Amino acid sequence: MILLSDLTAVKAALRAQRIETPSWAYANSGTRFKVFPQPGVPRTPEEKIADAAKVHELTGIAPSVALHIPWDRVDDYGALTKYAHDLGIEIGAINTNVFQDEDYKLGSVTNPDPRIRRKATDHLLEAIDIMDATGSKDLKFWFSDGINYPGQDDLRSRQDRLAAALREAYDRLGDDQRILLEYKLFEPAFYATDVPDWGTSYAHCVELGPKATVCIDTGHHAPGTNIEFIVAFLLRQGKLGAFDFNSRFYADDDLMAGAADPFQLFRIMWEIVRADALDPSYGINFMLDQCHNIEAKIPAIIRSVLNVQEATAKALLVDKEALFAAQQNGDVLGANAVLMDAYNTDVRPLLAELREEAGLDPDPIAAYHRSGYQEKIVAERADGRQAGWGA
Ligand code: LRH
Ligand code: MN
Ligand code: MN
Repeated sequence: MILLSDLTAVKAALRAQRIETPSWAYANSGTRFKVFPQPGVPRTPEEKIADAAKVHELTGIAPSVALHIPWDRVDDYGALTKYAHDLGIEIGAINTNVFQDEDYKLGSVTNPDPRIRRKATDHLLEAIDIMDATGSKDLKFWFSDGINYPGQDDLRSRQDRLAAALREAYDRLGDDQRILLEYKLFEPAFYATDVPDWGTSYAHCVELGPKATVCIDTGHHAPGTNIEFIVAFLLRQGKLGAFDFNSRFYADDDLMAGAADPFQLFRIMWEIVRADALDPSYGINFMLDQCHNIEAKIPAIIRSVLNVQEATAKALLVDKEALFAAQQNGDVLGANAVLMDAYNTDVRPLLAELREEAGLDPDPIAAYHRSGYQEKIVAERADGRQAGWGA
C-alpha cells in the first residue's frame, strides 16, 4: 500500500527528474540502406535546439540538449548558448565524432599512424574548448576504433594509444568538467573493438581519475546482458556518469527508450532509485541517444521521455522496506512480488496529475499535435536543406 506521505516524496522526485535529448534525434536519419527524409526537420543546430525546447515545454523534464561535433559545429558557440538559454535550454553533453573521416579507416586515437592519432586527439581537445564556450560539463567519447581481422593490429598497443589520448584530454579538463566514456560491443569493427564493454571503460576511467566516468548506452550490449547489474556495480564504485537510453531488439537499433523492453528500463531505474542517484545533484546525466527513421521525430522524442518517466515512477513506487525484509528473510517469491507490484502499477494517472499540478497538459503528445508546431516547422523549413544524422 502506498501512503500519502510516500506519494508526496515520489512526486517530488519526479518533479526533479531531468532527461537530456540528443540534437541528432531531431535530424533526418536512416539505416545504411536508406534515409527517409521527413518534412519540417531542422536545418541548423539552432533549429534542433528549438525542437528540444518544444519537447521541454511539453514534458517539463527535458531542459538540456546534447550536441554532436561536427554535426552541430557553429562559428560562435557563445551565441548558440545564448540562443538556447533564451529558449530555456542548457547545452548538455558535447559528443565527439572521430568516426566519419577517411583518415579513421584503421582507427582514430588507436590508429597505428601517429599523425592520425594527433588529429583525433586534437578533435577531443577542440570539444573541450566548445565545453568552455557553452558551459557544458560533460565530454562524451565513443570510439568506433577496432579491427576486423585477427592480426590486423596489435590489441595491446591499441590500448596504450587509447590510454595516451584519454590522458591528454583528461588533463585538459576544467575543474567542473568530466569525461563520459561510452562502450559498444561491436560495429563498425567486427572482430575486436577497443572499448567493447563496461569493464574496459571502467578500467580506463579508474586509471584516469575522478573526472572520468562510464556512459552506458543501453543498445550497446550482447543480447541477454543484465544491464541493471552493470548499473548497480558502477554506482557502487561511483563511476556511473551517464546513460544513452534507447531500445534494441537486435543490435544498436536506436529505437525509442522503453519501446522494446519497458521492464528492463524499470529494472535499471530501480537500481538508480535504490542508490538514491536519481536527483540531478547526484550527477548522472540521463540522456537519450536515438534515431527516428520512420516515425515522427518530435512526438517520438516526447514518447521516449515519457517512457523513461513512467519507468522511474514505477521504480519510485517499490516498497523498499517490504522488499528488503523479504530479501532478508530469504522470501524469494515475496521479494519478487514486491518488485512486480511496483512494475505492474499503472502510473499514467499519477503522471498526468503531476503535469497538471505543474501547469502542463496531462497528455504531452496530444498537446504537441494540437500546438500547430509541426505545421509551422513544415512550412518554415521547406527549402530542402534538412540536417541529416551526420550533417
Ligand atoms: C555510437 C553511438 C554514440 C554516438 C552516437 C551517434 O553507436 O551510440 O553515442 O555518438 O551513437
Ligand atoms: Mn550512444
Ligand atoms: Mn549507438
